[in-house]
Amino acid sequence: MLLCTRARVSAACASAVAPAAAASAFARHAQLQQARWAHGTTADKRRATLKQMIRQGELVRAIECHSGLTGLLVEEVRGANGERFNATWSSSLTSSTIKGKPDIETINTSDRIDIVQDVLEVTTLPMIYDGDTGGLPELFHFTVRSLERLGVSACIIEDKSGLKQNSLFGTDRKQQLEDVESFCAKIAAGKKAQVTDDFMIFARMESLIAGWGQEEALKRSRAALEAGADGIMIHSKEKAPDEILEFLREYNRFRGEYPGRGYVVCVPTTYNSITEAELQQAGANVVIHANQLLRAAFPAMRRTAESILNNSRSKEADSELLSVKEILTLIDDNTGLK
Ligand code: SPV
Ligand code: MG
Repeated sequence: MLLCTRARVSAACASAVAPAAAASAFARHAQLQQARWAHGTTADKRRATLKQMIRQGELVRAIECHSGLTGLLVEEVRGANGERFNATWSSSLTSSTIKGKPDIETINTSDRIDIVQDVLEVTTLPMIYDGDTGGLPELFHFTVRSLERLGVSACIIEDKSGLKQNSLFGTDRKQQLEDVESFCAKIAAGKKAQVTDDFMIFARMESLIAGWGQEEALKRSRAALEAGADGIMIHSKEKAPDEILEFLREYNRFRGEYPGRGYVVCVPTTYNSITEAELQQAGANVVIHANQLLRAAFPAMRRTAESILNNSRSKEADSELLSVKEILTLIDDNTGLK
């Protein structure tokens, strides 16, 4: 077995990367890992953070995490001016895709929660969980209890029924909406199940996705808030943000009737010309980048696999890869005890 820890990196490993780049990568990983060990968190602390941020008027910038590795990356990554993500999204699409399965609720809650735990274990950021349709109210009760116990901050369930299809198919696939009363009963069951004030349940409106229009989306949003939802998620698969902005203009007229609730989540996957600040200006409290990390990884893996096939060796792929030294030290074995 190759044992090549930070202290024992072989000369061969070291020569595979430019020394200056390697040194700065080292320093950066070490610094960020130190910060992680220094902060830590508890389920109670983490769970409460999401509502606190929203109440303080801070925009929640969430990005999907589907593994411990993506969790680590999201916790640590910074923009050029220190910008950071402040929440993670446990996506049904990416949790299914990494298992080679379609996004049709085929991954059961226990398996989804295993992925959640992997992310929670290496992050301190609050998490929002994609609860798909939530299943039957009796089952949703247990999902809420499990998520809340682990320190997840919010669950979003969508008003679809039958075989769930990913929203981004739009009407290319049959999108069945659940009747409002049944959906609201599920929201109410979830709110009854939670044991802290910190946990939140968002009602995801699929009317625009299914082609049922603005009126229906607004009517359903109000019904969900009446049933106790902490907020709504409004989804669209249009390229332009217009229908989302139109929805928000109307929604903003009545959300004030639900003080301390009525929050809005947006997922600008297709309408991504709009910025986070513009969405916030229009009324969004949470913006979720729902699948970009996995979509980035797959083409890179495919390119590398093809390059190895085409060249009968991996040398040509090297320039696109993390060095051996970096992959060995990316996950530091320093538990803070040494
Ligand atoms: C997900 O990330 O699984 C979502 C968002 O539900 S979407 O894929 O846009 O429906
Ligand atoms: Mg989903």
